[in-house]
Amino acid sequence: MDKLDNMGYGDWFRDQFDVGKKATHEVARVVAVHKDRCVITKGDGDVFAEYSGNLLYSSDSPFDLPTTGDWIYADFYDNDSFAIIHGVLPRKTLLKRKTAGKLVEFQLIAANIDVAFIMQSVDYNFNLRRLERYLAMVHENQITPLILLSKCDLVSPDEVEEIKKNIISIAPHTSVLAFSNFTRENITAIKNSLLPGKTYCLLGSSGVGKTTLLNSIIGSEQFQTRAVSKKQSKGRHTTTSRELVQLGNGAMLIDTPGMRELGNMSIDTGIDETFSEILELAEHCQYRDCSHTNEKGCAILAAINAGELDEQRYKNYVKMRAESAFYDMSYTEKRKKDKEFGKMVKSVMKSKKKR
Ligand SMILES: Nc1nc2c(ncn2[C@@H]2O[C@H](COP(=O)(O)OP(=O)(O)OP(=O)(O)O)[C@@H](O)[C@H]2O)c(=O)[nH]1
Ligand SMILES: [Mg+2]
Ligand SMILES: [Zn+2]
Repeated sequence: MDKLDNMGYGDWFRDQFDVGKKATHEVARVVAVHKDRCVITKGDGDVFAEYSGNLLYSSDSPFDLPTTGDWIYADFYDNDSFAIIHGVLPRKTLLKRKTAGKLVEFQLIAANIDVAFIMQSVDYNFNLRRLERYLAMVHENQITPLILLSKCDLVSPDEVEEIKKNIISIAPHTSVLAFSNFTRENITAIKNSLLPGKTYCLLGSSGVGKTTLLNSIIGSEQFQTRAVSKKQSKGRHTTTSRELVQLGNGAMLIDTPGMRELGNMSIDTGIDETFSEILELAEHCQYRDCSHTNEKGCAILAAINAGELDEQRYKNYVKMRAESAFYDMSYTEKRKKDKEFGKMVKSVMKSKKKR
């Protein structure tokens, strides 16, 4: 098989290929992204690559630059020891999140993911509302989610079953697998679910055991995990970059740094899919424009009162809807607002200083 196909290149990307670029550039995949350069591969070893001036200066949003998992156009030099990236092929899927602090800048997490492993540990980290956020983000991008419950050595099997039940109640169509890196329970099952040519991504809070799982799967301590006793690492992310790792069987796995918060998201269909039963209920409200807050004949309020719909789940839905309505403004509109806001802050600071 073709080396690129081995890494998940196939007809879909071949069809996206810009024939105008065919004559001059080769296709490669991004393994990791550092500050101003990338590591890319054509399937036989890593190559350091920099951006062409044209790519850098013509890009005006983070979407234009490559992220881990991207397929890119590149020119190779010096026996394939160095490359220049000239462009990014259209993406099949893209995981992104809002950058902390700024109003509307996005950070790309990874591109061209087939399956996202959403990981929560069964101890303090387990949280259904956060899980709903991850699910919405993954659904929005048409990526298949799979929920992994880590550290199941820390609680009793009964407790694991209870947690699983809770998850199934909010995500009945998503597979849930509990595992432990320490007892190796279900590690083989996870390994067997990884298919050649497919790209997987590990998502979840810092410290849930993502990198440890990667090490469990490859069978060596290749990647750095958090040492339990190291005090200075508290609150810090152990994994700092996103790296695509090709496993022995040809599957690709991207480890990501834990996200403290997902931030507000521009999600729409992802919310609908994650909360599909709420949408169904809404169709039965007496009034078409029901706000589901105090109306008579509201099917959602009735379901909450009857204990058929968890109020916290409904509140999370409303909150995410409100956020996404704001983020549905056009990107440029938001950037403008962002800039205006920045100017306003600056002028306030200046006038404060004067005083
Ligand atoms: N009890 C228990 N602890 C685990 C398990 N897997 C990992 N840990 C511990 O959890 C801590 C964090 O593991 P990491 O793999 O570094 O977590 P991470 O999700 O990669 O964290 P970031 O890179 O910061 O996002 C380490 O101290 C691991 O030893 C497990 O199955 N059971
Ligand atoms: Mg890690
Ligand atoms: Zn209603």
